[in-house]
Order: sequence, then C-alpha cells, then structure tokens
Amino acid sequence: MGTALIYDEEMTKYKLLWVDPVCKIEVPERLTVSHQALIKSGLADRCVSVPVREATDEDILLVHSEEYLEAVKKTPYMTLEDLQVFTLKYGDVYFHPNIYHCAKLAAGAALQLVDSVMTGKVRNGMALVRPPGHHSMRSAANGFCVFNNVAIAARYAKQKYDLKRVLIVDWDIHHGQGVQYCFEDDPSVLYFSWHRYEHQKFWPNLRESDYDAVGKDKGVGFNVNVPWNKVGMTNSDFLSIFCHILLPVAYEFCPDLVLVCAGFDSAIGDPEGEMSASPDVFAHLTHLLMNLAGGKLCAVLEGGYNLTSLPQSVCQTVQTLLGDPAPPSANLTGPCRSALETLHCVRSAHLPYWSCLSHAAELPTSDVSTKRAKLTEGKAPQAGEEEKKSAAVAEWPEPPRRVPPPVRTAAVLPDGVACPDRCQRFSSSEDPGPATVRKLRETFFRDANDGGALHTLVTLTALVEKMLKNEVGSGLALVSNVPAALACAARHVAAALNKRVLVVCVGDRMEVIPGTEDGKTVLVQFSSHESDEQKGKYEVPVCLKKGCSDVPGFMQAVLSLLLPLGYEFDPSLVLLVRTAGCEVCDSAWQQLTGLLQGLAQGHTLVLMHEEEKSHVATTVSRLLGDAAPPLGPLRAPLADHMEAVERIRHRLQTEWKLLQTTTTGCGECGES
Ligand code: Q9C
Ligand code: ZN
Repeated sequence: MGTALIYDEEMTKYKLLWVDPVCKIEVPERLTVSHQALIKSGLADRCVSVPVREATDEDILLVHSEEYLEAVKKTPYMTLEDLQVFTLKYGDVYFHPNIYHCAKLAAGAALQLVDSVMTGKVRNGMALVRPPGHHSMRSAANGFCVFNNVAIAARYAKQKYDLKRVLIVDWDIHHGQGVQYCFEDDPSVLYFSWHRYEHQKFWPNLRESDYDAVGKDKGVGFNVNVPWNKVGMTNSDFLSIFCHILLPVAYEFCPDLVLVCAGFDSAIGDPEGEMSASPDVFAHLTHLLMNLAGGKLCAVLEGGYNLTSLPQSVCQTVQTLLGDPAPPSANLTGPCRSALETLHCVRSAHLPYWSCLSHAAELPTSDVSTKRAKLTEGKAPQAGEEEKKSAAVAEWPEPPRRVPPPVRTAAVLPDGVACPDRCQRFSSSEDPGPATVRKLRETFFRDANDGGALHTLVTLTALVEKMLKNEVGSGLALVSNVPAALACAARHVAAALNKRVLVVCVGDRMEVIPGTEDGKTVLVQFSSHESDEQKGKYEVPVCLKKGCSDVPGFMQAVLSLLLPLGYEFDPSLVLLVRTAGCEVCDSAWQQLTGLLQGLAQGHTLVLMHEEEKSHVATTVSRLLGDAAPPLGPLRAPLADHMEAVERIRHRLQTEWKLLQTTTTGCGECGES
C-alpha cells in the first residue's frame, strides 16, 4: 500500500497578469519548487504517480452554484480588462484565461486522490495543486481560490463511498471560511482550522473565524476554529493544539476518511503567516493523523508562499505519508501565553459537544472576550498591555535528512515462534565479552543461573545499540522475564549510552522498574493499581481501573498526557512494555503503538511476555508503520479516569509545559 502523488505541470500555467501587491505571492513557482524538491529528494520516485483529471460540472456543483460555475466558465474567453473587472467582484484573488482549466484540474486532482485512497490503490497521498481551494465559497472566488477542492472532495467521498464521517484538518495559516460555510450545519463533516486571527485584525477579518463559531443546528460542535492571536507561533504551540484539542476530538469522532487542507503558509519564513514552526513539524502533524480512519489520508495543497520553507514542508509531509520515521521533536518548550489562551477558549467553547473535553474548565470569559468587544467598538487595545510576540526570523536550518534504517523492524523471538513478514529475526552475532556478561549476571540474575535469560539480555542490549545507531528502526522482543529485560534495556540506554529513554508500561504494576533518578528515564505506567503517591517529574503512574478496558479513558491519557510529555522529553528510545494482566483492548494497544512511533525517530522497542505471542503480528505491523484499525466513535471516558488524567496533568504541568491547557494553572486551586 503506497502513497499517491498527484501533480500536473499544467497547473503552473497561469499567473497574475497585472500589478497587485496582495496577489503577487501566488506564483507558479510554488508548484514547480515543491515538485522539484520531491524529485530531488527521491521521494517522488517512491510515490505512486496518479494522473489528474478535470472535475466535471457535476463534481463542482456539489459545492458551488450554477450561476458561479457559469460565470467562471466564461473567463477563458475574456480580455485582460474583462478579467480585471471580473476579479474585482471578489476578494484577494485574480483570474487568468487558463485558471478555469487549472481550477478544474485542482479539484479533479483532489477527487483522483480520494478515489485512489478509497479504492485501496494506495493508503494515502498528496495532491500538489493550484489554484488552492479553501477560501472559495458557493458563489464566490476568494483568497487565490476558485473552486473549493477539499470541500468538493469531502462531498464526493461521502456520496460515492457512502462515508458516514469525514474529518477535514486545515493547517493552512488562513481560515478556510469557504469550507466552514459549506459544512457548518453538517455533523458528518468535522472541520478543524487553525488560523492567524489577531483578534480579527488579520485577513479575512471575520467574526465567524473565532473560537465560538462551533457550527450550527445539527452541525453544532462539528466546526472547530483555533484562532492565533499572535504571530510567531512555534512547533510547541502547534503540537499542543493537536494533543489537547484536535486529536481527542478526532478520535471521539472517528472519521472514515481524513482530508487535509495542507497549506504551508503556517511554516516559518512565510510572508503571510509570520509563524515560527519549522518545516519538520508537518512530519509530526501528518504522523499524528495517520492512525485515524485506518490511515486513509488525503493531503491537498492550499497556501504556502515562501519558496524555501514550502518545498521543505511538502517533503516532510510526503516522506511521512510514505512511512519513513519521524524527525526528532527537539526544542519543544511549551506553548506561549497567547496559545494557551486560545487553547483554553477553544476547549471551553467545545466542552458541551465532546466528552473528551468535558473536564476542561469553564471559560473565565472576562479576558479574551473583552479584547474582542474593544475591537468591535473600534478601540485599539491599550499600548503596553501585553508583550508583542516577535515575528519569525527569516532563517532556519534545512531539516536534516530522515534516513530510514536498513532494517525497519527486528524481533527477538523464542525458537518456535515464527517471525512475521517484513520483520527481521534478530540474534546478536557479536560476542558481548566476559565483562559485559559478568555485569549483566550480577545486575539481573544474582541468585539465578539462567543461561537462556542471560542470552536474551545480551541480545536485547545489542538490539538497543543498533536502534540507537539507526541500523535498526523498531523492535519487538518476547521474553520470559519482562522486568529484567526492561531494566536491562532502560539502564543500558540511560546509564551506559547516556541517552533519554521513555518507558511506557501497560498492565500490572511491575516490581522491578528502572530508576528515574538520572533524569534520563521517564516512566509512564498505566495500570489499575491505585496510587496517590506524588512521584517526581520522571515517574508517572496512571491509574485506570478495570485495567485500561475503558478505551476512551485510555486514549485520553495517551493523547493528552503521554504524547505531550513524550514530545517534550524527546527520547532517543521508547520502551513499550506490555505486562501480564494488560487488559487494554487490542485496537487501543495498536493505536498506542502507532502513535508512539512519532517519538524517538520511530525507535520503539516493544517488550512482551512470551505468552503474549498472539500479539506479535499486529504489533509488528504497527512498528512497520501500517495504520492501526479505527477504534469506532468513542463514548465518554469514565469520570474517574478523566479526573485521574486531569490530576496528573495538573501535577506535572509546571515541569512539562506541553501538558498545560490554561494560562492560569489549576482552575480549582488557583495555583499557577
Ligand atoms: N496580508 C491561501 O493561502 N491576502 N490564500 C491576505 C493579508 C489573501 C491566502 C492579505 C491571502 C489568501 C490559500
Ligand atoms: Zn493560506
């Protein structure tokens, strides 16, 4: 199952024919540099090339009015002056004799992508198109957009494949108001958009781009707006919104298909967005969406006007779609104050509609809504009221190459357990030497004399070393003594190699756990073991009664606790341990495994007890990057579990900034 790439040079064959400072950034080179970068990096060759087609009238009429379509149809025959006059009817857009043709190809490209994914020809894909789509409305071109490519694709997919739920993620830095208007009363399409807003001072300056536009009638709750009120937002701000809003809501919604309005004007260097997110953040955003909808994801280009960061961001996205390991998540320092304010407002606005947000504190409305009132009255916010977040610096390092390891996944398995396809059976060829053996024996088997178990530890140590040298990507080991294997592997990474290791345990509380005193080890342990112990920053017991069988509660803990903590910690290795009595259902386990692949450049080592061999094949499949099966729409998590997760987030959010969701600290105790 591959990745589709849809591109046609024809879409570079229109451009601005007169002087217009607003439109001059929307140039044909946007597409050529993006495509060239995919070719040069070898990514294009690894994709399945799918031809574009023209969207038909019928396709376009799924979203647009007949009058508008007929009007656009006339543009190829207009004189330059006619085109200029026609253009004036709309906002921030230009027409050209060939743009109608290109707009049909852009919408048709999105439909070809949907067809390729829905028929199983590919798993996912990206369409590089011009003109973009998300600003165009039923009867109006707008913001460089002529036809709403993604909105048309969503209606088309629903109709042709009888889909019940479609998620549209709009990470372009502008609000896709056209998409919002199209689906605001439709509960079958969940629209998420973040956008530069600056309290309505940024284009398109709409009141309805704010966080309180949550959808209408039957669609109430299915429109999620995340307004950025400052420029200079960073990777932390973006990932924080994903962990604390988009992903919980998306998992609860459980889409059959994910469409991405993939605009890259949200990346650093963009003259429109003025944000500070690095191009490799798109690898993480993409990865985090790839376990939804069984991996069915279609990314369609929208904006992106910096001809350096645009192609870098496109490459990061496509490389992730292809399944290559994610880049490290370095330098996440937590969301800024303005982002936290936004996060809090959005969560509060959506709390009535999504169980996963039901514990978000009610909005203390004073602060933010006052600012809005001031603006609508035309008063400027007081000078010096708050520090101005500085705009992006114009320079950033080129994202480092993401080199897939020669062995994607290796497994340490007892004789008699078959090694799954595409996975390499791992046995250590090198002699560890008597000193290592003595040390292992002394540390882990002082009393016993179990040669087989000792051999396993030697093998695991070798496997961990190979993973950290990127000779092996991920690994799985079936062992007889899980605690010893865990302690050995964790200590080897932290103490011997001096690297950070994230240990995630699911199941019964274990007696032997690696020490976390060194700050190199973070231990997150999901179990039914009740514990109110105030552990330090590096040890996080998560008590889920009924052994994690509350899937919504478990996912809540994974998305809003484990992931942000993991991203901020930025480990070199993840040790994922399934201990005896692990009651988490198979599909939740698979989601966990898949999501953790976004950390440590995909270096996850799964440890399981020998008797768990029935989980080997599915776990290996996740480690290889295959999408996890969907969980189904999630019910409300158990209140106890929500409270447990909230308590832990509160306890740790001064240390782990990515756990924060408010500016005020705890709503109950007033602590900050
Ligand atoms: N500086 C897309 O990214 N001009 N369209 C805004 C404010 C319109 C952007 C002027 C920008 C349209 C698809
Ligand atoms: Zn944009």
